[in-house]
Formats: sequence, structure tokens, C-alpha cells
Amino acid sequence: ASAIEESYKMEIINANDSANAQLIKKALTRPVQKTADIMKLVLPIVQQVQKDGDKALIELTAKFDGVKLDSPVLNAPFPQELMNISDDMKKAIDLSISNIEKFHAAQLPKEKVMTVETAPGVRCSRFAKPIENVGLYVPGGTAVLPSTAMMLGVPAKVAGCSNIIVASPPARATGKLTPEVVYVAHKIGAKCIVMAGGAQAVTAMAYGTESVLKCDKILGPGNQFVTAAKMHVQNDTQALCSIDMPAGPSEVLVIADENADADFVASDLLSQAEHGVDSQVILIGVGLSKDKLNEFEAAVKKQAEVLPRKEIVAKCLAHSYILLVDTYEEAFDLSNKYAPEHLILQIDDAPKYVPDYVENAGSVFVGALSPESCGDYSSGTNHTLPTYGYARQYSGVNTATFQKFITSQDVSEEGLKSIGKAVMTLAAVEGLEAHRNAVQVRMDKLGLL
Ligand code: HSO
Ligand code: ZN
Repeated sequence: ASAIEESYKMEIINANDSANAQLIKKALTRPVQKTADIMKLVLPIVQQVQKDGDKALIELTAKFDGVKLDSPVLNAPFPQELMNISDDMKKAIDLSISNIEKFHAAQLPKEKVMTVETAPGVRCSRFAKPIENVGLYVPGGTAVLPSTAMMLGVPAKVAGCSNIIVASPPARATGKLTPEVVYVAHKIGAKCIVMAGGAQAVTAMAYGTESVLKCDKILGPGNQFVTAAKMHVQNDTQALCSIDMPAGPSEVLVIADENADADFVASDLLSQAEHGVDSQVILIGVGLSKDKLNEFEAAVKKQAEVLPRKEIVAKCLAHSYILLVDTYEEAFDLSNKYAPEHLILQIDDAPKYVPDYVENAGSVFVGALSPESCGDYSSGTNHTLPTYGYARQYSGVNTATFQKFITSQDVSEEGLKSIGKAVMTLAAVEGLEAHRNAVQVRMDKLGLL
């Protein structure tokens, strides 16, 4: 690592100085994603899996994950020996799943059918049905990610999806699936685990293979190959498949003031930074004294130095920023412009600002004792959240992500009296005579005209 990286320094910008407008803009701009180049590499893989199905999956898992499989799919019930985990691990997963389940079950519609009589005799309803077949992508590689399996699997189970399919590559070192992931797949009632990663896993779930059921929706984080494959299948009418949301590198924005605990603030910045070199980490300091700023910087350095992933952290911090402002309003203004995946508030009276000051964010962590880690694993909120500024228009994964909402209407004679004339008038101006007539014939027979 270079000297800059070893210092674990974040660049400081005085954000209340209008002369720094360009710098602030740069700090809040995400790096450009080069999807076109990635797509060129991904398309041949998509085509290979579409053409050769299971055989292609076996070949690609051998090529990319270094594991030779007889079959690319492990069907439920999963053998006990593949989910050998410690009691502590089991308890941690069970507690987390229970909390995630509670929070997502509370999101189910209160009534089976929501009905509104919009005009006398015109009853409009809406009801939710689960998406039947869903594919959940759980990344492999160096990291073990049972939390992702929980965050996608629990809402799918709560929504009532008939077939939950998990895809995750086996670990190179052991040739086996991560046992924690298999345990979670078991707990959420997954039908099978597709033992593949990357674009090949996404393709198998989008189009189906001899042994992989074709999915209606594919969800889950992944590297650029996974994201590119998801974008491709979403746009292919042959796949007839939707995806959760566009994914980019993970990010956090912490707003902290003079009374914030520097150790807490540093720990939150670093837990984001350790995700990857391209992670985005921003600290907005409100009315900080020079001493407090120094304290923050010292705490970051002290904690970073002893982290196992300190090289990743150093590279991430080298392109991270501290923005200094005078007021909470300015802080929230900048945060809303950036639209962070995670927003952490370590400020006096933090609850006072939620929800009113928060316009754009994936998930908010309110107060000194609410680290992002709690939401990443065990509190109950979902950690699959919009990145890259998509928090402006996307929600994180939630129960409705696994449902579609169907509307219905039941119009009576009184209802035709209420709206029939309006329908005919509008149909006429659109020149759609058959539309107009569909009301006319009914009203004629009822003697309403
Ligand atoms: N912070 C990540 C989720 C995660 N963290 C998984 C640890 N494991 C994206 O929200
Ligand atoms: Zn995390």
C-alpha cells in the first residue's frame, strides 16, 4: 500500500464554502460503471447456458470456481452434513431470521382484499398474490454471505412464493457450498440450490435448464457480471423475468456532530469501507471543532490499522470524503442529493429528524447505538438496498418485492349509471367505437338510455 493509503485519510472538503461547489459535486458523484464492456464478456456465457443447460453450468463452475460437479443442482431436503454449523451460529441465524420475519410479515396487506366504492355501484379492489417462482442469488467468492440468503429468502417465504430457488457457487477451497447458506436455504424452504455463480447462475434461473426451474424474478447482489446478466435477462422477452434493482458498490453516509462518539463514527465508516475497494464512504460533520475532526480522523486510523481487511479499507478511504457543514439542514440537503444506500445519524436528537428530513435513502440508522451492522444482519430490516443514487426512486427489498398486486372491479346497474356516460364520452373522443359500444349495449338492455 502507498503512503496515502497507509494513513487511512479521507479528503476533507469545507462544504459551506461556495467556492468548493465543484469539489462537493465530485465527492457526491459515483464512479461511472462501464456496463457495455462487461456485457461483451457476459453474453457468450448467457448463450452457452441457454444452449447447453446443465452441462454448461457444470463446465462453468469448473472453470470459474474450480469445482467439478456431477449435477449442478442440490435438491431439498438438504443433507444434514452439508449444513454443519456451530450452535452459536445456528442461534444467530435463527434470531436474525425471526426478526426479519416479524418485520416483513408486518408489511403484508392488513386485509386480503382492499375495496373502495369509488362511485355508487362501482367497487374497485386490489389484492396481492405471491410471485410464483423466485431465484435468489447469493454471492460466493472469498466472502461467506448467509445474511444475503436471509434477506432475500425470508421475505420470499413471508410473501408465500411457491418455489424459492437459491443460487450460490461452491467454495474453491472445499468444493462445497457454504454450510451457513445451506442452513438458511433449508430454513426458508428453498426447493433447491443451483451450484453456480456469476452470469451462469442468473441465466440458468432466468431461462431454466433441465434441472433448474425457470424463475419469474431474480434477486440478489453480485459483481458486475451478475448485474450485467440480470440487466440482460430483464430486457429479454424470451426470459420474461424481472429483477430486484440495479446494483452498484455498497455505500454509507454518516452525519455526525460535535457530541458524536468518534469511535462509533469511525466503526461505521470502516464497516462500509471493508466491503470493497469501490465502496463509497462519506462523513458529513455538522459544526465540528478542529479538535473533534482530529478525533474522528484519529479513531479511523486507529481502528483501521488493526482490521484484517485493512488493505481494502485503505484503498476505499483514499477516495472517500469528509464534508464539513454548519447546520443539520445543510447536512440533510447534501445527503438527500447523494441518496445514500445507508444513512447513519450520530447527532443530538437524531429521532427528531426521521422521517421529516430524510427524502432519499435506502435505510436509516438512528442514533449512536444503531450501527449499520445491526441492519446488515439481525434487527429485521432488509439489507438489500438501492445503491448508486437509485434510492431516489427505488425501495429496498421488502415483502411487496415478492408480490404482485392485482386489481378488480365489480360494476352494478347503479355503477353504470354513475360512470357509463363518462366512459362513452371518453371512448368517443379517442375514436374507439367498440369501447363506447360496450357500455352502450349494456345501458340499452337495462333501459338506462
Ligand atoms: N452492507 C451490505 C450488506 C452486508 N453486510 C452483508 C454484511 N454482510 C449491503 O447493504
Ligand atoms: Zn455491510
